[in-house]
Amino acid sequence: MSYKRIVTVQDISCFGQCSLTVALPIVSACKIETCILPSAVLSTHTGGFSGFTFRDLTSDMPLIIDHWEKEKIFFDGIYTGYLGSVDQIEYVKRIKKNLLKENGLLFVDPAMADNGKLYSIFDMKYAKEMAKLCAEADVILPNITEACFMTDVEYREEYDESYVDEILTALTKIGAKTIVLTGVGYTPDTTGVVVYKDGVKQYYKHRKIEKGCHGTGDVYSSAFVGAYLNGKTLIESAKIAADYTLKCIENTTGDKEHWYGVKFETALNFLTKEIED
Ligand code: PXL
Repeated sequence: MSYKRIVTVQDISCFGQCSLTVALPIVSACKIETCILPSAVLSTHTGGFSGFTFRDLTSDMPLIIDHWEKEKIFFDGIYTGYLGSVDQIEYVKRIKKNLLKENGLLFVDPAMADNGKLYSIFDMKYAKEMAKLCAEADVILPNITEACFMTDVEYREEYDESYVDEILTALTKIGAKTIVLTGVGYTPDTTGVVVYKDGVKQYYKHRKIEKGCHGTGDVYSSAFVGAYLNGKTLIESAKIAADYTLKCIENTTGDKEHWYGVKFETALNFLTKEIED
């Protein structure tokens, strides 16, 4: 595999094992040059902490992109996660237009909601703009909640395969191409991921350990991007990312003080081995 360079656009939560502090080490461990464009700096993530600081970096973004354009710095991939504002979505589109190489790929994790609710800083306007970014992406990685907010499909806790088909159809209608739908479980003790491309649906089911572990969406997407850019197929990448995320959760759940994230570092060797196999 040739050496690849991506840029990942998401926030820096200084404490809390999510977004850039997860994406940078995981994608780098997959032997991919990982440049960053921070969307905001927070003292912690917003899930479970109060009083966190939030410095919006929206106004720095066009200056950074200007400089990269002047320096002719191009990317094989763009991977976006938690963004701080609607304007930032526009800047991602600009990077795609001006700095993504021909045949480069845009991966969008719409990181904005979980368990039926939007994260605290987002509203419906943001969700609709995110849907437009997903229409421009090569691969999107929403969970069921995010997919519902982007498509107006009603969110349900319990569902069957026809509900998932409804979501996939609705995502396709808004322009999504390759869909990696996470957190899809048909029984109480299992969860899994549905991948969908060109009308073909595949499902990888695995054990569910604990509901709502923080940062696992970011761990999953980062591992997926790493595997996919190493030439793994869609379903192989989905499976590798799921197995890796599960190991990270397993390595964390015994430690009740570690509620804010998962110990993703402890399973990096598993991830890199899976990618090399
Ligand atoms: O893991 C998603 C995420 C990323 N960044 C920030 C967050 C969250 C989830 O709560 O608060 C700042």
